[in-house]
Amino acid sequence: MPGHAGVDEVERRTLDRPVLEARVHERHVRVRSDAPARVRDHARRGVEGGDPEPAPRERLAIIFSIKQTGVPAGGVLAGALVPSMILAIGWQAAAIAIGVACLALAFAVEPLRVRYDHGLDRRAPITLRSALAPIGLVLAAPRLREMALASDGIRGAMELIHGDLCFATIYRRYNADPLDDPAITNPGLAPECQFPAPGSSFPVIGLQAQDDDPDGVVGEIVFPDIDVGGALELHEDVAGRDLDMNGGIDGADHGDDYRLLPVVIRVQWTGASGERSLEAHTLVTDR
Ligand SMILES: [Ca+2]
Ligand SMILES: [Ca+2]
Repeated sequence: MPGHAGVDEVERRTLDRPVLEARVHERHVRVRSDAPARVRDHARRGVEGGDPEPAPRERLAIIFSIKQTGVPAGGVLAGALVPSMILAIGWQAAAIAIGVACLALAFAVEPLRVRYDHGLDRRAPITLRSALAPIGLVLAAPRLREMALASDGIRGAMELIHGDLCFATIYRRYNADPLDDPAITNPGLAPECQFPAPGSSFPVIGLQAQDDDPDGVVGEIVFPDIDVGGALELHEDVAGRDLDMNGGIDGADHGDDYRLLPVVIRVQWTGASGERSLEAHTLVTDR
């Protein structure tokens, strides 16, 4: 509301900072009189009982930093421990051990949670129903459901490509040319590489292809290649980057000597609201 903003500007110039902060805080916790009783009660306790936030304001930054560091730190810890655990006790026992460790940690921090969560609404239920509510929302809204299916399809294709053990033949295995697929019984290939090439198309169950889709399959893996006389060639000048990492970008075919492989994974479908598409870009490198 423009007029209201003008009043705020006057207040900022005339009020000292603590008073201004108090007014801003009061505005944030103000709720409509017809709001549910639980919401009104929570807001009232925020005003009368002090800060409704779960963490002291002066420690918000450090607490947020610790929380954000926890995710990559957990990945580092898992990377350091899980391979040794699998070798020592097998993957099934390792998975159970990790689950038990997570449960033990949850119980261990429970006394601390009660101590620090005093500002939260204790009547907000933690139930299976509340946990599944977001899934119900996605299933009930066609656009969200389609986007979730497309995202999952892209994630699956991305994991397939990044998990391929034969880096040198990824391009030929997942491009749109069936004639250049690495032979299954090629003795020059490692045993783990001798299986059929998946090709460039992949289905996504639940999504309908667009009417003009060339192969009627919604998922597509795209490389920076061009058709030269009926055969596909992987080109640096199409990719705009140095795929073989020799210091320059040229117009030669790099289907056999790339060290970087840019990949676009695209899903195009006809949804409840018409034609839609979603795509993700990734870069595969030799490990
Ligand atoms: Ca191929
Ligand atoms: Ca180059």
